[in-house]
Amino acid sequence: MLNYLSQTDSEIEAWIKHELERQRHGLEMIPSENFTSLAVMEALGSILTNKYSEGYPGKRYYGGNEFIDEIENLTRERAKKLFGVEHANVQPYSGSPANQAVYFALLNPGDTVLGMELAQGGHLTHGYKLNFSGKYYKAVSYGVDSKTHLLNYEAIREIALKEKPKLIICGATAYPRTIDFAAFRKIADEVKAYLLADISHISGLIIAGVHPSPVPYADVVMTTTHKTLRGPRGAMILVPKVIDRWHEIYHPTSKRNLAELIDAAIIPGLQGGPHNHQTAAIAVALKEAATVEFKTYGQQIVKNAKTLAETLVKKGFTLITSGTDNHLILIDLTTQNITGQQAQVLLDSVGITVNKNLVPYDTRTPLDPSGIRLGTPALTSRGFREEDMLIVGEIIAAVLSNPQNETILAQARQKVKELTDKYPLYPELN
Ligand code: DSN
Repeated sequence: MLNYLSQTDSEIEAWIKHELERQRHGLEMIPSENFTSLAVMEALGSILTNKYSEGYPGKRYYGGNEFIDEIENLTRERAKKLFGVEHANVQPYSGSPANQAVYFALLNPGDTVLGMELAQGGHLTHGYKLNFSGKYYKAVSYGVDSKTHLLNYEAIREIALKEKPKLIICGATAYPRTIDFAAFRKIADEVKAYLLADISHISGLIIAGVHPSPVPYADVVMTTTHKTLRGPRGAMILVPKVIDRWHEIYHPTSKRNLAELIDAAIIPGLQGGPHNHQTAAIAVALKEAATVEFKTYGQQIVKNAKTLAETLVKKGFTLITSGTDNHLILIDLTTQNITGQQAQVLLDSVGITVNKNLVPYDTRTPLDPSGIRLGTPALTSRGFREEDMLIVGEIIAAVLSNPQNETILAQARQKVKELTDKYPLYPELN
């Protein structure tokens, strides 16, 4: 696998091998992580990284782009077909720059944006005060209901009516339930706001048909490509309809439609040369995502998450919203006598990787919050099914309930080994 690196840089070779073994022998349960195919990695590690191609297919600032143009066009067409949209920009380096580009395309500094509060499941780029989105725009936020921890669309509507945002962002990083994109559209229409759906976490589930699509409702859709979509790190900005519904109000003098505004925001607005190796790898992932097998994969992610949630509830754990509709679970450890940070370290010690996470209305801090966030996309890529998730749930419950019990921790390590031996990861790599 690392034939050349082994001859030139044994230090980096060694660390990559360590990381491969860590991925192989642990249970990867961070909901935003996944394992790409070797074909995706082959495109990502290709000679395409050598080429500059600022601009877009047919309109580049450098020569020698005839094959890069074919690759980018193919990627765009695959994205358009898979998500059913009129335009796709496949150049964003990752999710945060992609959201930045959407802001840059649609807003002026100081305009009001309404997004989900980071501490209640949103994202840094949805208006967090220390992020560009909270510094250069007037960011207001909505959260979840204090009792049910569900999105309360009437409450969101009231905030929108009061604040009159120009952009509403829906989408989350720690919300275990289905998002009602139609309800967001209604609110956006009432206040004449653009609607951005950030589907980074759930785009693979949408393709698999296990979460509704925002395409009929949103003005712009953004997704990263490396989460449930199982591609390389990267992002895409999708424009369902290029005709701008608020053009006369917000861009009366511009001749550009929504697709052109987005493209101009990426380059020359924010980025230089696209990462062509990344674009090609996204194309490979999109082809994989268009298969029947990928649909089955997405369905299995949700089945696995539901089984895990049920197991944890049976073992007495408190889950935010009592369960899940998607790929992730948020455990509230408040009554468990262990913090999120302690739980993360403890689970790491038996080979289970999760991330500490604030729970809604948390009284603790982001670096040592009351919760942990778990997900099933990566384990499902390995082949895990419901019967395996039941065991995973039992291991997690036993470990978190007995943090000092060395016998139970040793048993947990053994069970993790049995599960990872059952589903070898990247057996082709040496
Ligand atoms: N870092 C991602 C996540 O873990 O959800 C969001 O960008």
